[in-house]
Amino acid sequence: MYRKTLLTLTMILCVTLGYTLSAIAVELAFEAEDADTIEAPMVIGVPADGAAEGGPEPVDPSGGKFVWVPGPPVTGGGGEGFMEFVINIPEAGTYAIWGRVVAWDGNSDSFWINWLPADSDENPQETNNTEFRWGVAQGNEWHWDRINHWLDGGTFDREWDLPKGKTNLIIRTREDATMLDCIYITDNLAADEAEVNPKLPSEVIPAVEAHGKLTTTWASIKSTQ
Ligand SMILES: [Ca+2]
Ligand SMILES: [Ca+2]
Repeated sequence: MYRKTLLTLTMILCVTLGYTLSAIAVELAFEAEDADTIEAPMVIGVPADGAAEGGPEPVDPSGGKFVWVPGPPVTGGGGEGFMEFVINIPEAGTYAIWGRVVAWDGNSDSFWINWLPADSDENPQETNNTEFRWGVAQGNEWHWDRINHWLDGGTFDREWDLPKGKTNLIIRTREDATMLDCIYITDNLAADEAEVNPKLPSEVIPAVEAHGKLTTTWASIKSTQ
């Protein structure tokens, strides 16, 4: 009788914990190099490629690789190439994106971002619409930066209202040599990095797998009966 009560309590706890965890946050993470499309001159790079272009060598990108347009940072470069991710959003909500980046200097520190269907599909490489301009935080080592609007009147964190289902995230070159290692998507809209705690793709457990783990827990509890 005591064991049965304990078992029931454990089961309730597991289910409650499962629901609580799923209510905390939606989080997804992808390697830049795993984008569904990478259009030249944007290409996959490794740290030595940075040094070969006369810049720093940003060691230990997640997965060993990143995406960029090779070249020394130069005024007037950029404006060609893109990467596109087809992302299945698990539930309707408001989302933010953090990118793990390296940006050598003021001529290698921006991308253009459209996330459809929340954004229009206009091409900011042609329109120069600052609504889609991401001013990337500079630094020669990998660091997280939340995707923002770099408007002429200031820089503000972006967020997107998205339906459940298929979305398209397009990251276009604005300045050559800006490096993207991976992206972290979350419905935690806090501006503080420590509070959000962006994670690498290897650190994010896919929702299906998490569900599987809960099932495994149930099975192991049952087997002790
Ligand atoms: Ca710049
Ligand atoms: Ca990477």
